[in-house]
Amino acid sequence: MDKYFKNKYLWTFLVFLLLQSKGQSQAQNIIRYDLYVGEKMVNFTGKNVTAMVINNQLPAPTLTFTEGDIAEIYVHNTLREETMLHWHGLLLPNRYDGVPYLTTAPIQPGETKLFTFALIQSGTYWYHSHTGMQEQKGMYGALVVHKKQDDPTIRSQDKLPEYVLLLSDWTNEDPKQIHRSLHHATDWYAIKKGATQNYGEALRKGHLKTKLVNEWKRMLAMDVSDVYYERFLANGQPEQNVPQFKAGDQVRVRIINGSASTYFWLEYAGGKMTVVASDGKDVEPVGVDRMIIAVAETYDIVLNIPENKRYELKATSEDRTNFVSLFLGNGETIQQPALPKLKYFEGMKMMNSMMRLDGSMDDMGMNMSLQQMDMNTVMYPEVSGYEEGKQDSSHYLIPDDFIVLNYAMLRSTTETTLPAGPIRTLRFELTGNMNRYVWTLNNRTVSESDVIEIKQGENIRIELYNGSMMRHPMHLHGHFFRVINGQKAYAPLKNVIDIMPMETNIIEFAANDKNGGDWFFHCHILYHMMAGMGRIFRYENSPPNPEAPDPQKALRKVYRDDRQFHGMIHAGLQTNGSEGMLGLGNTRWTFGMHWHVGWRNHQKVEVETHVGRFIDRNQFLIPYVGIDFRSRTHASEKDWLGQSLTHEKTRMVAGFRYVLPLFLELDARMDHTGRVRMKLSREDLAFSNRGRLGMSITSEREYQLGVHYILTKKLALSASYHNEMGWGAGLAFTY
Ligand SMILES: [Cu+2]
Repeated sequence: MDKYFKNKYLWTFLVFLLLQSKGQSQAQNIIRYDLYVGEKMVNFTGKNVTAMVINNQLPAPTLTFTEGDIAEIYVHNTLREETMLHWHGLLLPNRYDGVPYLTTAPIQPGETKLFTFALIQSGTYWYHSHTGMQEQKGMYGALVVHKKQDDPTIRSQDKLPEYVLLLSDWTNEDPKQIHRSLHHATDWYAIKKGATQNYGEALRKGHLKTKLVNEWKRMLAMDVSDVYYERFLANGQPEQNVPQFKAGDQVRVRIINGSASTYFWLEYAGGKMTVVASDGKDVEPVGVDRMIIAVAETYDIVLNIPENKRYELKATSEDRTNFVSLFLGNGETIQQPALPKLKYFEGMKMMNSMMRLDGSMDDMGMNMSLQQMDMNTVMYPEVSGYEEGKQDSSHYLIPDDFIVLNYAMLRSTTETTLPAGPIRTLRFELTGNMNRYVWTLNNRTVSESDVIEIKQGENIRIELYNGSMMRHPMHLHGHFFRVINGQKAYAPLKNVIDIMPMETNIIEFAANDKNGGDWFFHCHILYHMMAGMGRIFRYENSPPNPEAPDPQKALRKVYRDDRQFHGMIHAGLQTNGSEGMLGLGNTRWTFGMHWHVGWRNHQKVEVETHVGRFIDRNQFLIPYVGIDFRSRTHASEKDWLGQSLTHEKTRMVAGFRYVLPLFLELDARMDHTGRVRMKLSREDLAFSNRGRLGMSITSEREYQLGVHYILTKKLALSASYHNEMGWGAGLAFTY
């Protein structure tokens, strides 16, 4: 008996060993992850807010693989809404790419979906929700694929100790509300940042002319980012500490910018940062003093620990409102000086010189590209000098031999020349307008344009010109593109390219995905993507995608995002009357109901309901039709155009509104009896950070002058004088 058991044990053990060694001799290991998408209460600012998290973590857990592994990722949706994860930068079958509806059926509440694919690459990547605004609520995590030990491309930098640093932006506000507010040109975020660039400030700083020229050219205040964030996060915290490093150590930091809309400047207190990879792909090491990481980019950098001290790697948001830090080493803290506040009026002056009156920009023959010329340096005090009496306590000024990374400096470690094939060239202008928050390619949103059919074996070259006033990080799914940057056969491979205003960049990629399918190409600023800034590349004759059985229906679902209407309410209640409007708008259309009721000195009821469509690319001109109701006792018989003032109360009208220089709005309409009414107005003239002036005058002998003081995003104090209704004061509510 004893012997039998012993033998049985022995045999089991031998079989076990055999199986084990069989498992090891197989080239591919199956790596399983279970990701539970859910909600969690977080508190970054003293206020409890619900975040969207994975496995109860913000950021989501780091997924690590080795090239050649098979990923088996089970995504369990415990939310009450659908979700979808995109594996950013990974080359995988289209059905697992994770663009909801387009490539992958969304994961419904309570459902689990398996993503399984082979890792056929190495490098630093990430994953994030591609559903609605979920990414901004915390749904992002790092994904690292290590090289195999026998990989011939292994370098000394691959053997260093490493640290994964995921940067992100956090707001307590519901991102859907942020998106809606941006579409209604809120200036609340500029107020929070102290970046309204108002007339009072312009006067104080001797920039009144700059401000006037700026408004004459109908440009909104200078800004480098749209949203105000309460916090920036490094792996989910304002600060990270990695004390175990000693003098002489080197560490490879894999940096991922998982922000919804924030670029970060990186600087290191321990000397140069050596860039060794970008978007997962190796580049020849290049040492820099400063670098920007665009939304959705990844960079691998090597940092030295010169002494037994604690060195700061500082990531400052591009708008310089705040920063996060990674401290490496232990001992005396060596801080990286803070970046001083931007000189907005200097930026405004520069933009003034380049903006034409028609709203297009003139680069004055500079042929800008590849981040080599940062026009914004005029706003950086540490580069262009501090304003009088504004020198920061740190007196930080950059030295002469200071190196800032740009794309021309990235050189691939291997040849990247595309395989021979027919070349097709596409050109996209990055277009948009800040006032109505419309973001497009060639002035068309995703839903307003056709999918772009590409052929297997074709090489696609894309010329990108940024004609807008913001930078855009354009991301291509499922492919790496070469950035044509002067490095010829060694042009770097990337999947995100940041394009600064007025830059022209050329990228090219081989349409060689064997499974074909639909691949999204879009701006990775979440709010720009949701506004429609992208295109869909579709391989001709792709096999059917089981995740998207009805491609037409799938497209309609995708198009919903940028066809969405955004509502707003502005309601004022004063001692002399009430004025306000209800509005609903999308990319091109706007519906509005405006009321003005007076109850003192003079009876007046005015309700105008209009529907209009913006027709020019700057959206300065909007023809409209509608119904006006107007009841008023008149002091005079004729209006200023000589027309009788006594007429029908209800009238059909057709007219247009046009934004004139200095943001004066001309509103001209004719009613069904042929009477013409003109109105000239200027709203929201910022004279201080929170103070706004407004005025209007109509051909019907009415004029009004008002002032309001913004208390919160939703509430303002108001006071006004109307020539018939007299003085009044009260409150104004904005939603
Ligand atoms: Cu963008």
